[in-house]
Amino acid sequence: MLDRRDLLKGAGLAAIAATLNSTKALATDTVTLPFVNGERPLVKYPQKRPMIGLTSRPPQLETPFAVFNDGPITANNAFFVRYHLSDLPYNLDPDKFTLEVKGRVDKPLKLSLRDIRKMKATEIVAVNQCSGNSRGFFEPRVAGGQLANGAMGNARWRGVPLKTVLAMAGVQAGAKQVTFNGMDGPASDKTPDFIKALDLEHATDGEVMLAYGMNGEDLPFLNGFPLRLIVPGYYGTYWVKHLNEITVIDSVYDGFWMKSAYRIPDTPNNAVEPGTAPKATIPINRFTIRSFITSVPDGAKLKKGGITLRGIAFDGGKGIKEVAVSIDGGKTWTNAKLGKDLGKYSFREWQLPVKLTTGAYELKVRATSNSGETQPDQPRWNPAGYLRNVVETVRVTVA
Ligand SMILES: Nc1nc2c(c(=O)[nH]1)N[C@H]1C(S)=C(S)[C@@H](COP(=O)(O)O)O[C@H]1N2
Ligand SMILES: [Mo]
Repeated sequence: MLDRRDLLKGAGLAAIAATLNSTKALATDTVTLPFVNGERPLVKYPQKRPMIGLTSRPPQLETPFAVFNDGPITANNAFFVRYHLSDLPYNLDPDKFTLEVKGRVDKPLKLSLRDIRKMKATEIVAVNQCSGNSRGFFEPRVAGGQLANGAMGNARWRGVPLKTVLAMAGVQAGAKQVTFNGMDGPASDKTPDFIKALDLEHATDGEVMLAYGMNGEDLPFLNGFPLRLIVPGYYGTYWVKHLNEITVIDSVYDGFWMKSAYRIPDTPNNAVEPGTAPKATIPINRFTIRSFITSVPDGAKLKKGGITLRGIAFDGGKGIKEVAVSIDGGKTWTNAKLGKDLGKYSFREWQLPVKLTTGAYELKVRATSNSGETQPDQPRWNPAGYLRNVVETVRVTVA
């Protein structure tokens, strides 16, 4: 278990850190995402394959969408990267790393990585998705990172339940929330540090996890090495990376990243009339249900005949009950066959054989969860560009 970490600590991490710290990523090519100003460099960072570059300080990388057709698990070297603050902990020493647990606890803790790895491990397959995934498709357009559909990924996370660590520390009566801080910081004092909070009940549900492993390896540096929070079914903003400080508090945390940022309208479907501002907001929380066709890109030219359409679906944790596919622009729908169930927080694969004759097709896919949640035909709108889950359309021509 420790060899890879030792490897990282030796030549590995130092080299990765040096490269990340000193050089700009190598641009290998460009791609054009299907919206205004969608041209992006393809950039190659340490531990990553060429990725769609959104910003370089800090590095923000989107997964090329074709990767999602490789299977339900997203490879570590293709997993998206999102940061707010540009002072990343490039020089961290995993042997000196400690996780502090403090605040309203009987026994404040300082745990080393070794301490955490010695505890009984659990695993969960769960999707991590940025709140702003697909923001570039919003109309009217909204401010923020103009992402296509690649700010999501699905991995098998390994670590320890947060509940266990909080129990070791002994949460005191009157505690309300738990806050999470990572080792990255703002490059200037004007930007508030990135700190997120969960209600105590959520933090101790046994599913929220402190993870050091991802798909059988250590976390890649850019995905939070050596330790990150996993909040199954919740948007990525809560999945704090390089996590080294957990504080139990007896109030509702009101720092910038909870009180002002990452808020959604407090309305039905958390939507407002396009172009308008919500009267009241709440913190973003669980994923909306989504599904994608991964086997055929938009604009593809196909040969007539039989073809199997494939894709993925996921939701905020009820699990996928059904995926329906339309090849006639939404007039008629056929249920697809679901793939292996890797857990209610995972991508669920689907497939459907169809027959195509010469002409133009609008392919659509729509998922329904075990609680009956499904996807709308028309996009819902909010000013931050969150929660997109309209039924997606792939247009192809067949000859
Ligand atoms: N320390 C730290 N953790 C963080 C962030 C950050 O800026 N700093 N960004 C969050 C956001 S908004 C997202 S979407 C996820 C992205 O996780 P990833 O970069 O591993 O894909 O990390 C979260 N954790
Ligand atoms: Mo995010």
